[in-house]
Amino acid sequence: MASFSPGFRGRAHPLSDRLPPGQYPTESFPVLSAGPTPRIPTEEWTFTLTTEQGEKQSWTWDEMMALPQEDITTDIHCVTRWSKFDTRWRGVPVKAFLENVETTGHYARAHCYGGYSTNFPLEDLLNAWVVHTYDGYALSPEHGGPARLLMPHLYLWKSAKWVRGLELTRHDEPGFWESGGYHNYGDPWREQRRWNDPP
Ligand SMILES: Nc1nc2c(c(=O)[nH]1)N[C@H]1C(S)=C(S)[C@@H](COP(=O)(O)O)O[C@H]1N2
Ligand SMILES: [Mo]
Repeated sequence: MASFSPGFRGRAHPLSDRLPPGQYPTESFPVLSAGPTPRIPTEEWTFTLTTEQGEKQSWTWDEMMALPQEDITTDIHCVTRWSKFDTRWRGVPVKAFLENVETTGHYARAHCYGGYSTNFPLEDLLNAWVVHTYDGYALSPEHGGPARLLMPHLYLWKSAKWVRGLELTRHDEPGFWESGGYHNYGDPWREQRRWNDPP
């Protein structure tokens, strides 16, 4: 009798089909941070959504934890060429924060404790989460705890660690690495690494 397990589809394909061009698989989980690691107690953590009109909505840690939670198993791809398969996270789908928000903007930027930022089209937030748990444990500060953005369809520099908010914008405004020569969008399957790689 046929039976289906959640991992069936993944295992039916060779892992090489899941490896974007120019990447190698790794079992380890490297840490890549542009500066010192901020330590933000959850009692002090807030997440603020700002619209292009300047309207703000904020969530405390407890309010964020009261939103719908999802478990995500996904491959992640870093522009420094490592990929890691089947990483397991838990967090809030970004669309839960956008539920009662009116916007005419088409872009967004993530802002972080420590000053980092990164930009993407608004619609990419439909495949993004604010995650607080990695592999069953509270996300470590090195990997962006207490909470980071997870946007697994783009290179990992878009998954802002120590996220403290999202800003919806009318115009696309490059973030930290995007201003520093990285590609504005960063699709690993199209190898959008540097600013002059094809759109
Ligand atoms: N706030 C913040 N987020 C960040 C970074 C950073 O320096 N600061 N580095 C980015 C880059 S370049 C990568 S590859 C990933 C690395 O995530 P990791 O350290 O959990 O592997 O985080 C991204 N998010
Ligand atoms: Mo990176």
